[in-house]
Amino acid sequence: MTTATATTVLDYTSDSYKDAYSRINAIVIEGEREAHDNYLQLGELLPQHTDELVRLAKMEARHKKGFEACGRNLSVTPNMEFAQAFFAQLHGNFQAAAAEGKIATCLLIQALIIECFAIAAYNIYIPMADPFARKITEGVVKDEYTHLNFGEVWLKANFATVKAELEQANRDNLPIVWKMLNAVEADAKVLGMEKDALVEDFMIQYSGALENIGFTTREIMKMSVYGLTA
Ligand code: Y39
Ligand code: FE
Ligand code: FE
Ligand code: FE
Repeated sequence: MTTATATTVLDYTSDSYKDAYSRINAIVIEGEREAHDNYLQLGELLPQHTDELVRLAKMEARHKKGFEACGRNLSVTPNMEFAQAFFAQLHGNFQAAAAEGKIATCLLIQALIIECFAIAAYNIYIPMADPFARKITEGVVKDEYTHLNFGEVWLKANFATVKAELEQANRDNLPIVWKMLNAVEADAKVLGMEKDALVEDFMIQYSGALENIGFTTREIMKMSVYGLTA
């Protein structure tokens, strides 16, 4: 198999690239905006961790600024309506969980699922990105591992009491991720990102996170394919 490099295949100035970028760039901007809000909300639910969570929220706000600059650099206007619709289901589930004080569910949605999705997408995007966006994304992805780690550490420390809640939250939210991936498959491909690679990287990150929290291999097998055929 030959690996095509971004510069041989992608024309960042083409209408087709810019059209796909208007949606993917918006998704990333909206995702970073919602991540900022989600960490602030988690900071209220976890008073012992407010300072750290406010710090994570500030990182997300910086990421948003960085990706807005990436769009401007390519003269692309992000399609924010598309992005809000893209996140609506996960966003609604996070809000519902927060209103009920379900901290483990909120952490599974933001710190595990969304962070693993971001890490997979950014890892796959970096080698295909234009040089400006590549530099920005390389800085961002390092932070996302920190966010994932926060969720892992808290959920591991509370594993016995949150295990059943996490299993239900996984059942409710993982199928949404596969639908989200299907919704961006065509645009991602235009940016040089293959769906198979995104699924593979997501699975590696997410199953690794579940393992770090305390789930057995058997449990992870059952959980991580949940809704995959949805
Ligand atoms: O924690 C974070 O910063 C995550 C909110 C950002 C979400 C990024 C979502 C990436 C999905 C891109 C899909 C491309 C195929
Ligand atoms: Fe981020
Ligand atoms: Fe993050
Ligand atoms: Fe990877």
